Order: sequence, then structure tokens, then C-alpha cells
Amino acid sequence: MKTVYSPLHAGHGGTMELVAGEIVPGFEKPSRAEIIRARVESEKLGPVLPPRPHDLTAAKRIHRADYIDFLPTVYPAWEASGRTGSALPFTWPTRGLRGDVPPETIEARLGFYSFDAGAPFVKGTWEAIKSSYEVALTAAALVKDGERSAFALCRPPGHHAGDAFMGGYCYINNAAVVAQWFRDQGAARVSILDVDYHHGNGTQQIFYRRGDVQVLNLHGDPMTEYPFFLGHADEKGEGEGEGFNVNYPMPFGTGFDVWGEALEDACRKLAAYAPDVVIVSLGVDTFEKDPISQFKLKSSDYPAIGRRIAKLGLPTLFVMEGGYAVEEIGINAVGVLTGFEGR
Ligand code: OKP
Ligand code: ZN
Repeated sequence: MKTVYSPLHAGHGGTMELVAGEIVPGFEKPSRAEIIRARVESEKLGPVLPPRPHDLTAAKRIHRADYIDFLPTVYPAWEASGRTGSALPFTWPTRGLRGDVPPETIEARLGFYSFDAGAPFVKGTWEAIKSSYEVALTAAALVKDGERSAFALCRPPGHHAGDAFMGGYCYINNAAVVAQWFRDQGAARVSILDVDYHHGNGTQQIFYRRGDVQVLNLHGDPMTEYPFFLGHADEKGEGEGEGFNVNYPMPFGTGFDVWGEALEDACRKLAAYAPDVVIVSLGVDTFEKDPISQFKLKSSDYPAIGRRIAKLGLPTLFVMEGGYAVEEIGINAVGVLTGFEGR
């Protein structure tokens, strides 16, 4: 399997985040992608290719144009206003406030275009976002041109980003962008299987009223886990999307016995939908030793995930999402891929 990777992700580093009332170094850090790339190489998964340049047309098929145009302006505006460090919002247009008027100052605009304070900007953030997007589109083209599968080693991740908002370490929703790109290239139906520990609220929001992109999500129950305000089992899609959004919320402590059954059910629904291509939002933060998550999957479980997905017999694009910097994220992410390849 070919991997697409860009070193530009590393410019998005040294970020800070708010955890339990303290500002701490961001968990979504450059070493994550480096650990995974090193494992791709040591396991000889296949060649590691650079992304091809892409303009922002494909991003604007999914995201609102004003949101995409805002992203490259963030850090220059932050610096121009005399600030340093991580650009972060602190006010949001929630219930009772106006969400339809973009304000003028950078701190206010950050709140206007986000749902939490989990998507910081530093100097290299936009270049990293853009490279992650190009990585996803380049890997998608490999699958479209006939590869059975490909691995988009995206960083930053994307599944929390919605049509006009960032959050949860995510800015451009790479999986959603490539799903739309496959549709625009002639695919009739696309399935997104999100196995990240956290609910992919952005992906759900983007496709909630559409029947041409099926979204299946396995995740920590939002009653107790981030992103808290979406991801319940009764969210099934609306209008033409009715029945094409499927959520599998699971409690803290869930292990592979229960998680694997949810995957089995999701794969049956996916097969019944008969898409032309499968996009896997590949998070490995379901791991028992993940520093921010509460599931109990073991390294030996990840190849079984890949084997089950391979059994679908469909062209498959793996798009990297979460999984935090412990040595095992390389073992686990690449374990899914080698499992997919049956080795
Ligand atoms: C992104 B992805 C920790 C707060 C949670 C946000 C987690 C974003 C996860 N106390 N912060 O889905 O892996
Ligand atoms: Zn996650």
C-alpha cells in the first residue's frame, strides 16, 4: 500500500490546549505523524510519496468558501494585532447570540468559525492544514486510478471540522473532502467509516441530509466523552439522508469484544449500501494506553480491524485522524494497514 505524507505538517507544532482548567502542550503534536511514518518504513508497507499541489476548489465543495478563505488569514491577523503564541478563540455564538454576522477582529472571527478552543494556530498551521488536504487528495487519486487501497498520512486531522467550523484539532475535513471528490469523479455512493475514538461530528454534520454519502461512526458515548453535543444513536440522518448516518456510542472501558461487534454491524450496513469506495477515518486513539481516551483496544486488535475492512472487497482509502503520541500509534495505525493487506 502506498502512503502519502508531507513534512509540512511539522510547522504545526508547539501548540497549547486547555485541559481540565490548565493550559498544557497540545496532544496533537508533530511526533505523531513521525512515529507513524517511521513504522510505515520499518514495516515496509510500501512507498512513501509526497502530495501533489492542489488549489482549494475541492475544499470549497465541502466547506463554506468564507471559512476556507479565513484559514490562511488567521496567523497573519493574529500577529498584526500584536499577539504571539497560539491563536485561540474564547467567545462563541451559541444559543441566544448572533451566528450570522462575522465580526471584524481576529479573536472574534476565531470564535465565529469554531465550536471549541481545540484548534490552535501557530505560524506554520495553515501550511500544515493545506498539506494535510493535499495528502488526502493525492492518496484519493491513487485509489481512483486503480490502487486497491492507499494511506493518507494526514496531520492535522479533520473529522471534527464541519462546513464552516473548526475544533478538536481539526480545520479542513480531509475525509469529507475526498468523499465529495470521489462523487465528483463519478462515484455514485461513498461510505465513510470513522473508527476514531471520538465522534466525527464534522463529518456527520456535513453529510447529515445526504443519501449519497453514508457515514458510520464508532466512538465514545457523547454523554461522557468529547465532543459531547453530537454522536448519539438516535441521530440517523434527515431528509434524503434519513438512514444513512449510523452512530455506535460506547461507554468508557469498551474493549474489542464489544467494539468489534459494532464494527461488524457497521460493515454489514456498509456492504448493504454497496458504495463504490470506502473512506476510513483512521483514528487509533481507541488504544488502551492512549493518553486522552478511555477504550481498551490492544495492539493485537488493530490488524483484525484491517482484515474486517478488507473483507468488504471495496477500494479503500485510509485517512489518518487521531491517536496520541505513544510509541504504539505507529504499531497500531500500520497494524490496521498490514491487517488489511492480509499480512
Ligand atoms: C481529536 B480526534 C481532553 C479534551 C479533549 C479534544 C480531543 C480532540 C480529539 N481533556 N480534547 O478525534 O482524535
Ligand atoms: Zn479522536
